[in-house]
Amino acid sequence: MRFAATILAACLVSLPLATGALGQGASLQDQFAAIDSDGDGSLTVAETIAFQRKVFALLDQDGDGAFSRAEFIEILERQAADAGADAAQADQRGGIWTQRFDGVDFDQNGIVTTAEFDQAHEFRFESKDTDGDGRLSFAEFGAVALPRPAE
Ligand SMILES: [Ca+2]
Ligand SMILES: [Ca+2]
Ligand SMILES: [Ca+2]
Repeated sequence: MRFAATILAACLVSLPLATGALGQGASLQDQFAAIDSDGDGSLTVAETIAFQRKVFALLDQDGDGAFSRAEFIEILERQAADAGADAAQADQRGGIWTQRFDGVDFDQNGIVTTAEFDQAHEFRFESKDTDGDGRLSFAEFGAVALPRPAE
């Protein structure tokens, strides 16, 4: 389950979904290390996309290169339940996840494709790379999980 916990946490960062109970299972350091495949202490866009493709594969369970909003919410809710999240807050989580999903579903057809997923992570990478050096330091990476987009 460790990989799943890391993946869930990565979803929290990458799509970023929610905080609190769902953040259990993988620290920010764990997530950073999981993405930093060459271990040099910074993340390139290639490392980020390579990692997010693994996340995509978990979300796209039938392997057709896309996942729907319903699939997305179902998978995250299952992982949240496995992680011991409060079932009474499932609706609230679902609402947050729907918003996050819609933020990645650029053409708003209820389905996220590989292209949309990659594009979302490229945008996100660029927005996190505050010094513009093409790499995410741990500080830049960590800063991402906190800000809330205007809603
Ligand atoms: Ca690296
Ligand atoms: Ca699919
Ligand atoms: Ca940077």
